[in-house]
Amino acid sequence: MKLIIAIVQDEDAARLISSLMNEGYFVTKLATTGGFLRAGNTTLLMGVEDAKLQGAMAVIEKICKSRRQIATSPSPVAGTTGTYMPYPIEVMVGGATIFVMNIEQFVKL
Ligand code: 2BA
Repeated sequence: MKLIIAIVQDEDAARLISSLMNEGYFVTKLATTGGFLRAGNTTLLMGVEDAKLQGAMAVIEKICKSRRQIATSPSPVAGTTGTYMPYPIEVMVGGATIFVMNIEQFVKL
């Protein structure tokens, strides 16, 4: 069995969860915040049988889209006046960041 931890954009989360549930996956949704943009994103936890791992990955790949986002620079540069001068930067946020882990034990009580 595997644990999939998938960090996705909020815009894709509802559709992704519906699609996964329709295909028989169990999903837990966490409201999370990206460290770089300091903006909300969604993290999904999914325990899946090994044989269903690729199916889950395919659903995530189909639904989650990369998008450009404008963010304020995380480390403002100090100007000559001593004031901070944050500047806008454009980043490409991926469709999904996915970690797959082996599960040693899975128990439901
Ligand atoms: P954030 O940390 O808010 O990052 C949003 C996007 O900003 C990233 O998209 C990437 O394009 C850019 N970015 C992040 N850190 C950066 C840095 N140190 N320098 C330059 N650009 C940077 P993604 O890579 O697609 O990541 C989307 C979200 O997935 C991240 O939101 C974070 O919540 C999570 N994530 C990504 N990689 C991770 C990792 N290795 N460990 C834990 N969480 C991760």
